[in-house]
Amino acid sequence: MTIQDIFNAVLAFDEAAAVAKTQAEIDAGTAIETILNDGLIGAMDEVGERFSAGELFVPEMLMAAQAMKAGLALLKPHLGEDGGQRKGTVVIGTVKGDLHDIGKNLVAMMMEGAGFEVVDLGVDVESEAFVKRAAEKHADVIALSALLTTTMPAMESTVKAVKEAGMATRTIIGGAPVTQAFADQIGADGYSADAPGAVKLVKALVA
Ligand code: B1M
Repeated sequence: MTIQDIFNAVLAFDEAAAVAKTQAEIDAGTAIETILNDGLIGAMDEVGERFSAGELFVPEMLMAAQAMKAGLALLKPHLGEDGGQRKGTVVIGTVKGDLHDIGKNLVAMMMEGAGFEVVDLGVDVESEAFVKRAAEKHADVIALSALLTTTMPAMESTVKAVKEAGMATRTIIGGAPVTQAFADQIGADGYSADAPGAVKLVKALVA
């Protein structure tokens, strides 16, 4: 039994095996970060490369994503400790036009684990929906995810909408094509390359 088994299960689109292998690694005491990064995320990176190379197609990407999500669900209780009292409220979602949610879900899980109240708006979220929900919840932070270069402009319009609404809510962005330079360019309050970094960022912003 190795981490490679999890990687292989996701690449074989075998949800049951992904769950069984992930559970086996948890039971064996393997570090959660190793299971996540080398097993589940590593497999999705390989899926992306095979898709780019024309070796896999969208239905297969979707099946791999299902297997990865099933494994990820088992990691949820281990992704951080809830200190009891809520540290702040984060409204999170994947921006308009974008249906990718695995990274966003991971960020949401880790923020919940770190003690934040997380309001997850899902995928394909309009700027106005972020603004409306953040105002209703008196959110400290709006967290935007995008996986497509074509949906990065939706981050810019959301950040702009938040500013135009005159809200004190801060905005942070992330996702594979996003960079710190892009965050600076669109006036977002922060950027992180990964989920643990996003948690640190939010902690710093609400401190
Ligand atoms: Co899509 N897809 N996809 N896809 N997909 C990518 C993103 C792609 C890079 C694949 C490739 O070509 N190599 C490519 C984008 C190219 C580009 O724009 N540069 C791509 C494409 C082209 C597409 C379609 C257009 C394909 C088509 O239809 N022709 C289509 C678009 C649909 C749409 O959104 N409108 C599409 C569809 C899909 C599926 C639906 C099949 C499926 C998504 C299922 C789902 O999410 N429920 C899918 C998948 C699975 C992928 C890949 C293979 C894996 C993404 C993933 O879940 N990674 C992906 C290739 C890749 O990224 N390697 C690809 C694992 C996840 C944990 O990582 O989401 O990056 P990630 O999250 C990371 C960080 O980015 C960060 O934290 C996480 C790690 O800790 N992060 C944040 C994410 N959000 C954050 C927010 C933060 C902070 C950090 O603060 C707020």
